[in-house]
Amino acid sequence: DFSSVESKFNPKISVVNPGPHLVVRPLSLSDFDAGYIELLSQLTEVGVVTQEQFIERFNEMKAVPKTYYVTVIEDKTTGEVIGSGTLLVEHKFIHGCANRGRIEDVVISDKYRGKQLGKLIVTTLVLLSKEVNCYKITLDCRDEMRPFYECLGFRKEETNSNFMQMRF
Ligand code: 16G
Repeated sequence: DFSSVESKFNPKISVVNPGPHLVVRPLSLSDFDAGYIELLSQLTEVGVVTQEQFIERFNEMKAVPKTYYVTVIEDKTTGEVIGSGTLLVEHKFIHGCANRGRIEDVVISDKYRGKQLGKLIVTTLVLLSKEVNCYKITLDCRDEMRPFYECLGFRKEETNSNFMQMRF
């Protein structure tokens, strides 16, 4: 229920009313032609992704129920995908078979920044994570994005937690 967080937006926008000509919806197969991959390249290295690869990965995600919630914002005037973020739900045994949410690949097209759309995507994914029984939600981000996520209620865990990785 988005109404509980609507007051955090000024001017007022919401998931059903994200702004003029904009719509928030799940990723669809046709978004390959709507610039989804180009959008992701504003976040990080994307490499070459063919339409065939996109379709295969999309179908793989769809085949795992209640796990990948890839959310996009489309500009209806151009048909382009101009923002996106993913909620990935990890199904656990701990905490009474609860789930853990991860927010991934949040990106708003540079031309659409300053319209609270990143905040809208992340807030929507946080609400969704509660809906789907996540006991916590985590993300990792670059230093310069910390204030943004802190404003939305995320806290860096200072004790007994180290984000570790191995890159290939
Ligand atoms: C950021 C993203 C992460 C993405 C990574 C890509 C958020 C909250 N975090 O950390 O999801 O996968 O960038 O960077 O959107 P990389 O190519 O260096 O792994």
